[in-house]
Amino acid sequence: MAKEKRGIDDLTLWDDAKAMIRKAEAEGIQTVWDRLEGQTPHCKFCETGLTCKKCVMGPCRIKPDSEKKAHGVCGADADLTVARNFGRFVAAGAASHSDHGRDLVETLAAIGAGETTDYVIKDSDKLRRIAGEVGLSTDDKDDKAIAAELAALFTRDYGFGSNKRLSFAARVPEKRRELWEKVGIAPRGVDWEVVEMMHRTHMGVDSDAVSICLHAARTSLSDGWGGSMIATEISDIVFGTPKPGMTEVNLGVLKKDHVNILVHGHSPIVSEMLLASARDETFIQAAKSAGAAGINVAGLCCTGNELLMRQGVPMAGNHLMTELTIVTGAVDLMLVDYQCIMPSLVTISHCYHTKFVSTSNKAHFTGAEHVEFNYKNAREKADQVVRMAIEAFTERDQSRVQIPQGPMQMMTGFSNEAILGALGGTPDPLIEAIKAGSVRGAVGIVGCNNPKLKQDYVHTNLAKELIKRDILVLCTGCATSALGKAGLLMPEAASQAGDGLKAVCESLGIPPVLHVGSCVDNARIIHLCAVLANALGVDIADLPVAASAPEWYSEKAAAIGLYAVASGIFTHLGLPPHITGSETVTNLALGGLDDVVGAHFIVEPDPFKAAEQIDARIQAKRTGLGLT
Ligand code: XCC
Ligand code: SF4
Repeated sequence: MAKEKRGIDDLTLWDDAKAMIRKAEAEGIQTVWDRLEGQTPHCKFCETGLTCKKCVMGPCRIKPDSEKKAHGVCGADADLTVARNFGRFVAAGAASHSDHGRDLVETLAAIGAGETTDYVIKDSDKLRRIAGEVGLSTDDKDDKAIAAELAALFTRDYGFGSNKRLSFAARVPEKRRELWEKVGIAPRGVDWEVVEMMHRTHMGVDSDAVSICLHAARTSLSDGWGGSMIATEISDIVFGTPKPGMTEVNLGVLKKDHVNILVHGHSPIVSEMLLASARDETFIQAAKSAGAAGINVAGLCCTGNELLMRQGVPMAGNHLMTELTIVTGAVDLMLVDYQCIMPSLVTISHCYHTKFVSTSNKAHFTGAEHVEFNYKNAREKADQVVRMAIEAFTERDQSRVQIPQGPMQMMTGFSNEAILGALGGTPDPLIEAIKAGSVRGAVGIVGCNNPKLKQDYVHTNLAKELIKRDILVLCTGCATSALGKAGLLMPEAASQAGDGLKAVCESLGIPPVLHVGSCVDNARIIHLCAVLANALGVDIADLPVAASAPEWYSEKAAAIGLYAVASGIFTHLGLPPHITGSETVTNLALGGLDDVVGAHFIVEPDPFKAAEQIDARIQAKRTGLGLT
């Protein structure tokens, strides 16, 4: 962290962000960067993971090099303290994705039981395909009956009702499953693993740093191949499997003459219903009567990604843009569910006419209006919210509105079904391209923004460096806005790729960076890796692939990174988690895990250096497969 005040050019890559940071400053509005400055320098004990407040004999601050303070009151040393903290950190991330997934299981069950008419099965083919895949018979059954059975099976997958492995573990190459069994990290239900992590990290339970780290890996796997994967697959079944299409990104997607509604958070359950209401002719007419030209819905963060993938709804921005959207003065209503919603958004919305509406029983925000959505009332509540937005529009002060430059175009919608579809239904053309070296490998660039890093600088430069080297990039989450704003999600960006990748993209008419969804949709990436590995008869760890969370901030991102590594995927992080106070845990993360699960983390804030290291790893994997 720079100690001196950072200039605006150190905060973000983008003109739309800079314009709004300046406006915020002029209007006396505090943003995430101001608050980061207030919190800097951070507490060194916390930053390195050496604070423990897990019991009331403490709190303890561990000083490894001090005779008197090297241990907490209970005797825990630096390694154990870091591991216990990290274990809980990962468990919280896994819990978040998976509790979101639980809402989808509930919705699917409600469809099956005939308890909702607001939600329906949009992709009946996928429902039947997934049901068949997990061993349910679909003969002579209607969609509702299959939905009910599938929801019941996924409910068991969450818990400890059956001691068997997760349904989707069957997707994992056999070698990998055997490795997980051998190491003791074969994932069980995510509810089980998360609760067990809380138990293990209570004072006086698991007191070995390595053992806790392995359980962290197991917990993350129960998210990746369990909760998150279930969330993705049910979202496709209920809202449709994404297909390629065009849309737009940046603050320019807001429209001065429209009612602007932003959806923020993660679950498509709320945002899809809002969109349906906003597209209803009755409300469009009501908006016109109120003096607007229409109703404009745009997304933020992951629920934005969900709508982007399936509905082509434009994206206003990623994590660090969320506050700045309101500063435009053009947002009439922000509708949120859960995760990554900075509480400051309520405060900032109160500086404008913006209505801030929470929807989830799990996520109340002091100062917000709460309109609770469930599967029985969702459409009615969405209608209510759209009416609130239209009313708010009439209170907008147009003299305070400033909307930066016009939006960038981008292509989205690359579900695995769409990717394989583009390849003619099998992974073979991709495998052939990898063998020939026209596509040397693939990297998932995922995750958040972090105000400690210049916004989107690491994302965009890393992606550009990789495609230059004929490495295909897949993106999800907040990386999407970054790469979209940089123009990399357009087929024309193929011209920035190496000759091999360029030719492949041009022949298929696709961009060199494919948008595959929200953060739970990282499950699509590990699934695709499994499909490739199975087709080649190798383990995931043998593939020339890698993952990167260049600007991550959240517990969820830690869970994703860890399930990627535990699945055998080499993973780059732009900054480290709070583990550097333990040599044992740090060494395990940065290398030791290679001997255990065949992959490890690297930490590198410089995108150019990170690209070198990722490239070297991909080349080593190519060599291992006998490729040049
Ligand atoms: Fe949140 Fe998912 Fe991170 Fe963006 S990328 S800041 S977790 S919204 Ni998931
Ligand atoms: Fe201190 Fe141990 Fe209690 Fe943690 S668990 S607060 S290290 S006494």
